Amino acid sequence: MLQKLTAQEQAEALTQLKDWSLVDGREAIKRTLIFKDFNAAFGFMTRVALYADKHDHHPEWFNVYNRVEVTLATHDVQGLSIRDVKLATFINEIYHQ
Ligand code: HBI
Repeated sequence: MLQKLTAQEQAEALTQLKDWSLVDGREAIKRTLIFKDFNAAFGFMTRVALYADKHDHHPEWFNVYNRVEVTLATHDVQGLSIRDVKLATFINEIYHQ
């Protein structure tokens, strides 16, 4: 059964994830990523999209040219779950590749 992260688990996750922050007034995390151009940004989004569909866990995101703003939350638990931590970790890993 998918569990909602406790406040303590959220704090630990944010420490571990570094460049992510809590969304004001919502149990969700966000990060803005900048790429050299749209091609690189969209290539990143494609990789995340394939991960998301494979893991049945999808980001909320906005893209304009070389900028991608990502927000992660688990709708099924109305908060954050381990799936958001895993997706954020994946995003951190491929962002620097
Ligand atoms: N993605 N972020 C996020 N949160 C969910 O609860 C979720 C999802 N993708 C698919 C999904 N849930 C399915 O399990 C259905 O609940 C829609």
